Amino acid sequence: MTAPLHPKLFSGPISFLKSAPQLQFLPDPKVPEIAFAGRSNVGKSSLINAMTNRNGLARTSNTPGRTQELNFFDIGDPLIFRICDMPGYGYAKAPPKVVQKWRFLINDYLRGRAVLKRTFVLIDSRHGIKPVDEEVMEMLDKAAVSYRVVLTKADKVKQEELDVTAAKVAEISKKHPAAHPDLLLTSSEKKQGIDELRLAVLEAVQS
Ligand SMILES: Nc1nc2c(ncn2[C@@H]2O[C@H](COP(=O)(O)OP(=O)(O)OP(=O)(O)O)[C@@H](O)[C@H]2O)c(=O)[nH]1
Ligand SMILES: [Mg+2]
Repeated sequence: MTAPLHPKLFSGPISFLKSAPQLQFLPDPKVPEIAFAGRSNVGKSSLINAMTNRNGLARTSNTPGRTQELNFFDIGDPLIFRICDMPGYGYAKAPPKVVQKWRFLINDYLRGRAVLKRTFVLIDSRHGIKPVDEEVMEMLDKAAVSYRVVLTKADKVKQEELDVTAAKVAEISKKHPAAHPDLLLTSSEKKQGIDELRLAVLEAVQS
């Protein structure tokens, strides 16, 4: 039996591997992958930076639609697993053709990637679960891809509001067979919930 992975992995060698604009450009499926999905601007890239303690590893922006391809990061040297930072879904202002292209890319990757161990589905603490999030959750249920819901930007709402949203989101998550029953509450800004997220990622890699 191999030793369990330690969170110090996130302080060690981590590097950007490649961007895949289409499935044919995906890296060789030789190690487990963990994906970060969610609506545009929810904070996917920021959370990857907070988790790896590196500003600017994944590119972030105030403007939705920053991440436009599947971006892969190698964790560990020797390589242990990969993180995939995905384009946001549900971005109404992008041209319909672009939205469609991202949608196919995201869905095809999530549904068809054999080495994908878990998807973290990010939900903005200010907005809760939107219809487009439910669609993605249903798609993951159907494809039997295990996922875990993460509330982001917890620093942007008052504690009482956060409690209400977290309860609602947990209630919805419980109805989804492939969703992990426990939510993660995070703020990349305040580094809240980041240790728990690291443990959740390592647990998924080893699952
Ligand atoms: N206050 C606060 N702002 C955050 C947090 N996380 C992200 N942001 C801000 O939200 C904006 C979007 O963050 P990104 O990480 O680029 O979001 P994304 O989900 O990767 O966006 P796309 O790649 O466009 O889909 C940026 O201006 C971030 O600084 C957080 O925890 N707290
Ligand atoms: Mg991004």
